[in-house]
Formats: sequence, C-alpha cells, structure tokens
Amino acid sequence: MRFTAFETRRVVLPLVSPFTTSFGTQVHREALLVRAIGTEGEGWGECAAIVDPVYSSEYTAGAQDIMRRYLIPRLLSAGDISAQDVARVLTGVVGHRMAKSALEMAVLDAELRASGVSFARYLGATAERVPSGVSVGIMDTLDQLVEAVGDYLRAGYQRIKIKIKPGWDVEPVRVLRETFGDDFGLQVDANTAYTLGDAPLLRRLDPYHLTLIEQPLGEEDIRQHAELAKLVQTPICLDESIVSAEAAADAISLGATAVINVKPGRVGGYLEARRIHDLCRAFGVPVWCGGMLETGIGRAANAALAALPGFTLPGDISASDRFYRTDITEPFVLEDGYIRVPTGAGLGVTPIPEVLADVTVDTELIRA
Ligand code: SMG
Ligand code: MG
Repeated sequence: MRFTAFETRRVVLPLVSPFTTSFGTQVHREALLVRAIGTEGEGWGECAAIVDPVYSSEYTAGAQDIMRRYLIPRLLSAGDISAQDVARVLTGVVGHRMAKSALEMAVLDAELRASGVSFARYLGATAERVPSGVSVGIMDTLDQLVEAVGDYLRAGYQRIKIKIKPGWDVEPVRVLRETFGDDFGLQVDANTAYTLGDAPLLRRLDPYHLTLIEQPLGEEDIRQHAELAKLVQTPICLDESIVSAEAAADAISLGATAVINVKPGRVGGYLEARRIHDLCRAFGVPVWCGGMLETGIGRAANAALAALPGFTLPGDISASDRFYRTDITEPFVLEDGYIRVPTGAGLGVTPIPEVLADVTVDTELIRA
C-alpha cells in the first residue's frame, strides 16, 4: 500500500523497579512508537533504542531525528510498498537499524492488519506459546538478588538471566546455584563489560553449568570472542555484535558464538531477524529472542518471532508486569511459564487510547 503519513510518539513508562546493567541504571523506559498511516489502514511499530547511546550507538531522540529527516520522507515518496521493500527503500541511509526496524514493523503491521494475517503466521511461527525467561538486573546486595530470583522462579519463569559486570559475576552465580540448585536454566549477560584478559576470571563460571555467557567482550570484538570461546567452557552467545545476518554468519564461522540472541531492532527488523533464524537453523546454532524492555507493541512482535522453530531457548520475553505496572496494550501474562503468541491480525494488540495518552510526552505527524 501507499503510506501518506507517519506519526512518531515518545512515551515514558515508569519501571516497577530500577534495572541495572553493566552500563547503567534505568528507572523508566522512554520508548519511541511509530504509527504508519496508509491507504489501506494503519500499523504500529516500536523502536528498540533506549534513551541514551549506552547499549548501542542509537538513542531515542536520535532515532526520532533520523526518522523525521531521512527515513520517513523516503518511505512517503516510495509509492506502493510492502514491508519487504522497506529495507531497500532505506538502504541509502547507513546504519540506524533500530529506527529502520521500527518503521518496517509499522509498515508490516499495517499490511498484515489489512490482509487479516497475524505476525506469527506471516513469520512462519510453529508454536502457540513461547517459554518465558526473565532478565534480572545487578542489585546492591546478594540478598536482594536471591529474593528477586526466588520471586521469579516461584512465578514460573523458565530461566533466569542475570546481568554481570566486573565485581558482580562469579559470586552472584555461586550464590544462586547454592540457593536454588542446578535444576533451573541460568545464564549471564555482561553487555561488553570484559576484555579477553579476563578469560581466567570468566573461566571461574565454568563449574556452574550456565546455559551461556552473553556478550562478554566488545561489540566489534568478534575475533576475540572466538579466542575466548577456546578458553572457557560456558557457551558464548553474542548480542551486541550481531547486527545483521552477515555478522551472524561471520561470528558462527569464526567460532565466536555458539548461540545467538536475536533482537529484531538491533538487526534492522523482523525480516532480517527471520533471516538470522533461518541461517542459524541451517548451521544448527540455537537462537533465542532478546528484549529491550518493550511495551506490549514490541512484546507482541517478539512473541511471534520467538514462536519460530529455531528459537529453542527461552527468550527475554517476560510478562508485561516484569517491567510495567500498566502496559500500553492489554498486558502479556505468564501462564505456566509461557507467554501466549497473539493470533489477531498484524500484531494482534493495539495501544489502549487512554493509557497511551497518559504516557505520551510528544507526538509528531510527518506527511507526504
Ligand atoms: O526486555 O526483558 C527485557 C530486557 C532484556 O536484559 C535485557 N536486555 O543486553 O540483552 C540485553 C539487555 C539490554 C537492555 S538495555 C536497556
Ligand atoms: Mg544482552
């Protein structure tokens, strides 16, 4: 269809508790939503960028700016397009994958709503529900960590991921295994906080049979991750480094990653995410769906993606109440440790107008 306008909308949602990673603490989620307005209907997208450029180079205000100046004008003048054309239309703009992903998602949602097809069916999902994991931030004390993890395990989460950084790594893992035993999936995420010289330290995680260690080294250190993989037994899983299917293929063939965290925003969209899934499946590399503290909009799309057959590990797709007291869509809830994949047309969820209005800090309509 032809798109006549795009609305960008900045929303701010308070988190139920602070979320600390090796790069800082977040107390609310400032998210950028996109509404694509086309000749046959509308669709929603959500940008994975966070407020500051500390997870990746993208950040909310920057994403809004690149959309306004460069990306949306290209889509508005592209004529009749489908989601499969978006990457090509935007290809002249280098980088900015999270911004591009949000726009492609909104176009895809509009298209699928118009044709009555769900994201899950379009992407090739084979599951009706996906196993739910939870990402647990760095805490002030080990007691706080044990309490939080105990609550999540009792709620039914199927695996725990804890954030680590130098000074908060081996000891929290040891305490969690000692307290809760070996019978639950446990993995760690360093968000690039270590160097190859830390290999002896990271090797001390080996006795705790973690499912994986996520992105221990820098985003560009694919070769060094391959070296690290020879020095530690815990499987390495790349997140930040995997920005495309090409990067995924390189990392796999170099031996830098045994598992991949697929985040659609980080790779430029759900279509590229599906390509990475297909590639990993062909290589026999397990994948799981990462999270960027999505609202119900992004969570719906992630649940659909995670229902593809190669997503064999629980993802960071937790219930809405893991982060938000009030989600902007109907909330995703944990049912026996699973999140149900929406079946309605497009995303299958829509923002609730009053809630959306409450959390919106600005909107901008960009017309042809
Ligand atoms: O959405 O459940 C979620 C968060 C999962 O830990 C999570 N994401 O590196 O994987 C990651 C982090 C990035 C969060 S940046 C705010
Ligand atoms: Mg990560």
